[in-house]
Amino acid sequence: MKKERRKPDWAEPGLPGTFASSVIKGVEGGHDGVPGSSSGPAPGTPVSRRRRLNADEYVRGVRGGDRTILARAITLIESNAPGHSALAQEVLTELLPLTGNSVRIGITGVPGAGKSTFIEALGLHLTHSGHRVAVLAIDPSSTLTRGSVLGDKTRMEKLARDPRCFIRPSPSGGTLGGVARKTRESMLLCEAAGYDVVIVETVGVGQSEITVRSMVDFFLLLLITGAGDELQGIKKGVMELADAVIINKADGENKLRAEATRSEFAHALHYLAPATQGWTTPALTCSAITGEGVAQVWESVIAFRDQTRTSGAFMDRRRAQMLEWVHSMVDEHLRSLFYADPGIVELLPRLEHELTTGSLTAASAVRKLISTFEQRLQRNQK
Ligand SMILES: Nc1nc2c(ncn2[C@@H]2O[C@H](COP(=O)(O)OP(=O)(O)OP(=O)(O)O)[C@@H](O)[C@H]2O)c(=O)[nH]1
Ligand SMILES: [Mg+2]
Repeated sequence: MKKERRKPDWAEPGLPGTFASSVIKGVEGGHDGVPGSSSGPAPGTPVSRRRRLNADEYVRGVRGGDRTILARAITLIESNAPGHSALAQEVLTELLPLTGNSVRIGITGVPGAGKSTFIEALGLHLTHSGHRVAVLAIDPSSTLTRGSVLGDKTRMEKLARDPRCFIRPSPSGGTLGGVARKTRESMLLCEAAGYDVVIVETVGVGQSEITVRSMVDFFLLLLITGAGDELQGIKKGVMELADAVIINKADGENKLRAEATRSEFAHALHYLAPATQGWTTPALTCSAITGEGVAQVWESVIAFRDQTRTSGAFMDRRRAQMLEWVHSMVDEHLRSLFYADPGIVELLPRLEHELTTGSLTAASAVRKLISTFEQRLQRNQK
């Protein structure tokens, strides 16, 4: 390959071309460097990777289903750089009328349950029957585990090569709330780009299941058989969120045990309130490796969609999710304003000290903090 040397992006325009470092042209490939999939922009939209795009170029690229521009639009949404946020919102607003037309599926399960393998099997089943599938991940642990989602990309290798599929690893860093906002907005972009099934994967730890539940239509809990006592390891709360419980790895010697676990769960589900009004959460078995049972899981999703659309529960949930989202963004914004306020920054350690030494009650600490904040707001108004 001929090495093509270029000035780095950050170089001031007009400077002479002498640099200690230079940028070598990247490898041509599909999205996110996965080789073999669509490479480069769609015909008719000549876009250089180095040039900044304007809102109109993002909008046209995403609408045209250009995966490179979709990936760049998501990067824009994920960016915390000042100035990017306004552009990202402009792009999203333009694309909003094209969103909402997918089935949004959330998948959770303990590490090693086979989520990625299952998503690959389901994804390929869907792309073969003409669907376009986007896979997003919420992985709050990725900063600790150094990005298990990168591993996911290799585990979903076949799906990643499928031109009808788009896979995006979890946005890194930030709070779960911040990651969730980015994933939710990325989901909208994928819908505008024509993906009719969006799958959000999360590792079943902590709060992330609840976060994913709050942005999807159908929530799927993927389990495996253990050494008995299967039910004890599962938080009842998570089971109550599920629209389907899937016992994966129902193959080989494990098949009979998986069936036994399935009927245990079917029994347990009987006593729980349904996660979605009017829908009976089924317990199913499948093997992500052999593919057995994967089509039945999809049939369950379709039955759910048809039934809840007819009953109105589908749109009711989406409306409720949207309002909840707005409220949580307001909460987050206010909280960060509060804790970044110089008066609060100064006062808080002092109050914390007084609280721990027992010279102040919790209620009066709160009152002092709030009144400090309110005074500042009033001063700012003048
Ligand atoms: N026998 C069998 N093995 C499976 C099946 N599905 C997944 N596995 C294996 O289980 C292991 C874990 O699978 P992954 O798909 O990486 O699991 P995961 O839930 O995505 O794991 P994390 O991303 O680490 O949380 C891999 O070795 C898979 O090959 C299945 O249906 N049958
Ligand atoms: Mg995985």
